[in-house]
Amino acid sequence: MTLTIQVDGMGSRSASSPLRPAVEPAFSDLVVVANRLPVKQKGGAERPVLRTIGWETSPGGLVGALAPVLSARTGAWVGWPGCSGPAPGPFDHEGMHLHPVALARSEYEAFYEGFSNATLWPLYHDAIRAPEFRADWWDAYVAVNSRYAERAAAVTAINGSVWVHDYQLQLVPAMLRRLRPDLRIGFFLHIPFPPPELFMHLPWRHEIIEGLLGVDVVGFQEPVAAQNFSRLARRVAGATGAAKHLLHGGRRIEVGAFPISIDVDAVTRIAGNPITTVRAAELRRNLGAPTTLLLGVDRLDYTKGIELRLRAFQELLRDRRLKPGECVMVQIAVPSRGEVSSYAEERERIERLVGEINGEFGQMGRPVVHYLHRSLPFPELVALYRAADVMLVTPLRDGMNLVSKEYVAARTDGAGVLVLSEFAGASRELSSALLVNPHDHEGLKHTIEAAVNLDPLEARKRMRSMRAAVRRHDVHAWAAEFLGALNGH
Ligand code: GDG
Repeated sequence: MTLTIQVDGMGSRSASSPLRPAVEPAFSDLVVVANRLPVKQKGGAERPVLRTIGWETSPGGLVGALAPVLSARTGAWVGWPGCSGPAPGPFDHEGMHLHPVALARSEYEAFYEGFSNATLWPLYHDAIRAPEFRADWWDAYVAVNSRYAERAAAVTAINGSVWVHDYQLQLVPAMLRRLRPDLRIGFFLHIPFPPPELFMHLPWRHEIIEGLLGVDVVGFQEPVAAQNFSRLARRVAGATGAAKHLLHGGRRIEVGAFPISIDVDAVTRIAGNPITTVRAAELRRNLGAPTTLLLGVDRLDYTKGIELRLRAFQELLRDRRLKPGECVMVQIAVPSRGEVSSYAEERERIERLVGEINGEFGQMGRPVVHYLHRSLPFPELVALYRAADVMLVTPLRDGMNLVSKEYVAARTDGAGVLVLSEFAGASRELSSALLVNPHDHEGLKHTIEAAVNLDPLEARKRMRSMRAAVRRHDVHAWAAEFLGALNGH
């Protein structure tokens, strides 16, 4: 087969000439396609891209799980390097071939901030905020998806496998199949897949379903999401066959749930380090040695239920069911999508509420809510997990939620109480958490109060069962299961 490689801003080249000296060999038999590359620039994302810049691996379970698989198989990763404008050429990093995809500033705004995060994200999260439907955003989504597909087509070996990730790239499977019918193509959605009643609002519903049907295997976090997809594939695209083995366009498509997990060993190692124990004790002291430390850790996102959680804490203090000083809350809100208006508004609401609660219940030098709008180094996060008596994970909707699994993995001491939303995918495996419906305000207050007062023996029993669940199925098992399904197809 003759391949033509399109290099951003450089026209076409024959596949036999190497793209860059760093990339040898030119073709990979396993290629991951994701919105972002698994690396970030050293010294901050805002630096202009120079040929000489250094890159470091981005933290996170997905990268940790896939990097070893890719480096063992001359694997490659196609993604955006994190800065708009021209992209650097392909380069190697820790045994992986990385292929940057360029995005112009205007494309970033329409494809990423617009269609991905102001149309699809709210629609797929139960329309907690109204999705915006704009044809110009859709056009950018199509154009950018086709760029990712072309790049994947250009770098994958004959009969190789491509694993496409997440809601930003749902058109890639069908586009890639048109370019390279020889490939095995898998797709995994990290966020919920909505019920047909909601999905049908999307003016481009047919195109998205057809885009996903380009796969051999499509995976979701939960069985209900897989069922939603199969129902829509029949209704919108006329697919036939069984729900888990659809038939479409003369091909068989496997549809399944592949719940993602975390690198349990990595979290356990950090949690077991004596430095972490010392730091956890120090954190508690710095917070005024409260009787109960409550913790929230989330990207600042309206799906995460941060505001409802803070309101519940405020009312428990007002009702004198919790005592200020005895109970202290830490909320880490990692900056996220601040240019999208619904995120900026959410930040304002949360910060106003934190101010209100501290104004009402704080003492000089002793706030009751400690709020940080920044990302912490991961070992510091693990020390916080170890310091926290009660972990509050109360999203209104969440594909999985890895924070809840990390908290459980970090509690090698067997202590700690997890309050977990029924609407997080993680609630299926972590059913021994104190489960809560965050929309039920009184129920949320009651569950937080119960968590603070939970009998320590009961807490340990619940934690033991959750720890066993997390250990049973880590992120390596997740990657192996998905790739096993793809290879076996
Ligand atoms: C999407 C889906 C699905 C958080 N604060 C800090 C920090 N984090 C890390 C956590 C965790 C990750 O960010 C957050 O993952 P979540 O799963 O909780 O949430 P999303 O970002 O919304 O992820 C979600 C996930 O994809 C995977 O499929 O579970 O449902 O929405 O790993 O540790 N990391 C560091 N400092 C922080 O302050 N270093």
